[in-house]
Amino acid sequence: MNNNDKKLRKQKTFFLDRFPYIIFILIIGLTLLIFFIVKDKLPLSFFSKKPVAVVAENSFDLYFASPAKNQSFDFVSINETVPIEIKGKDIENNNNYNLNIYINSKLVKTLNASPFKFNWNPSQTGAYDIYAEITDKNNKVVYASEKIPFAVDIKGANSAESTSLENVNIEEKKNKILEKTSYRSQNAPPIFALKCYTPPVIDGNLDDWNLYEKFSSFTPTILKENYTNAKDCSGVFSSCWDKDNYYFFIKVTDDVYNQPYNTNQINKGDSVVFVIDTELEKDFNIPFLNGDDFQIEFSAGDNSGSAPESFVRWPSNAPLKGAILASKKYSGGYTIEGSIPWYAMPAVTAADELVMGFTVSIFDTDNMESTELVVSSSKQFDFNNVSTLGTLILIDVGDLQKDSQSSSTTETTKGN
Ligand SMILES: [Ca+2]
Ligand SMILES: [Ca+2]
Ligand SMILES: [Ca+2]
Ligand SMILES: [Ca+2]
Repeated sequence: MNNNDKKLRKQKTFFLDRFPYIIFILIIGLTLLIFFIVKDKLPLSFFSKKPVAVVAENSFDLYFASPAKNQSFDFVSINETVPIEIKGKDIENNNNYNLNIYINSKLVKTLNASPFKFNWNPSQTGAYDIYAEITDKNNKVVYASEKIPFAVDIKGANSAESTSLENVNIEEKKNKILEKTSYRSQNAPPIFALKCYTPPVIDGNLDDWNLYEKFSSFTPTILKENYTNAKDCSGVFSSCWDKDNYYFFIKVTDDVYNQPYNTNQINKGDSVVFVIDTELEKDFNIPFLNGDDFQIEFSAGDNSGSAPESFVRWPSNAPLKGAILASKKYSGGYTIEGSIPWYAMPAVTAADELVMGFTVSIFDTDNMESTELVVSSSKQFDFNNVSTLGTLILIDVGDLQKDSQSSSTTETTKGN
C-alpha cells in the first residue's frame, strides 16, 4: 500500500519537482546565448587573445602592475626609468618558463624568476606599448599578454637628439651581432661592454660610468632559500674596455658588510666573482674548465679596512696580476671599481664584437662564517659547469664621451 501511494504521488508531482531544474537549464541556455551574441561586439582583448597552443592542464595569465594602461610618465632627465612589474601566479613559482617583455615590439628583457620587475630606461620621448610573452623551456610561446599603451615625456636639455640616435645605432649593432653569434641565450641576456676612449678613473666612484650599460637583473643562484630582498643582496654592474684593459664597476647593495678574510679565502666573505670563458666559440660544447677560463674573486677589503684585493681561483691560485682596484664602503653596501689587464687573460685579443662566456656573481655573508647567498647575472652559477655561463660581448660604438660632451657644452667650448 505504501508503495502504491508513493508511485501516485511521484506521478502527480513530476512536473512540479522538475520545475526548478527546467528553469535552471533555461537560465544557463540564455546566458550562453547572450554571451555568444555579446562576445563578438566587445573589443576586449580577453576575447581576441592570440590563439596560442595552450597545454591542456596549463592556462596562463598575467597582468601588468606597472605601467598602468595609458599611464604617462613625465621625466626631467633621460636617466629616469619606467618601473615595469608583471604579476602572473602561474609562473611565479615555476622555473620552467621565461617571460619575454617587448616594448614597441622589441625584446627588452627576459626574466625567469619572480619578482618580474625591472626599471626600463626610455631613450626618448614617445608613445610606447608593452606586452609580455611566456615561453616554455623550448622557447615556444605559450601565452602572449595584451598590449599596454603608455607614454613618456622627457623634458629638459638632456634629451638631445644625438643621444637617442646614438642609442638606436647601438641597439641595431647589438642585434646584428646577436644574430650571427652563437651564445647561450637560455642562460642569461648578454652583457655588453662598450669600448671606452677615456678609461674610467679607478677610485670607487660611479661618476665616470654614466654612459655605460648597467646590468642589475641578478638572480639568486646558490643558497637561494636565504634570499629575502634587494637590500640583503643585489647590485648594478657596468663594464667597458679598451685595447689594454677590461674595466668594471659594481655597486653592491648589502645590508651587512662582512669580510673577515683575505687572499685565498675572500670568497667566504662578501665578495664579487667573475667567471670568464675567453674562448667561448671554440669551447662551446665543453662543459668543464680549461686553460682559457678564469674565476676571479674581488673583495672590497676586510672588516678592519684593508685594501681591496683580488684572487684568481682558476687557473692560477694567486692574486690577479696587474689589476688595479678601488672600493668604497657605505651604509647599506659597497662599490668595487677595477681594471684588469688583458695580458692576464692571454687568449683574449680585445676587439669589437668579441664574445666570451661570462657570469658575475655577488657572494653575500652577513652573520655567518661563510657564504650565505649568491646572486648571479646568469640563471645558474656552477663553477664546475661552464655551460651555465652567460655572455659578455665587447662592442665599439665610437667615443660616446666625446659625443655627449660636444652636444651639451657646444656653447661654452666655442669661446676661443
Ligand atoms: Ca671611477
Ligand atoms: Ca646581506
Ligand atoms: Ca674555455
Ligand atoms: Ca653581507
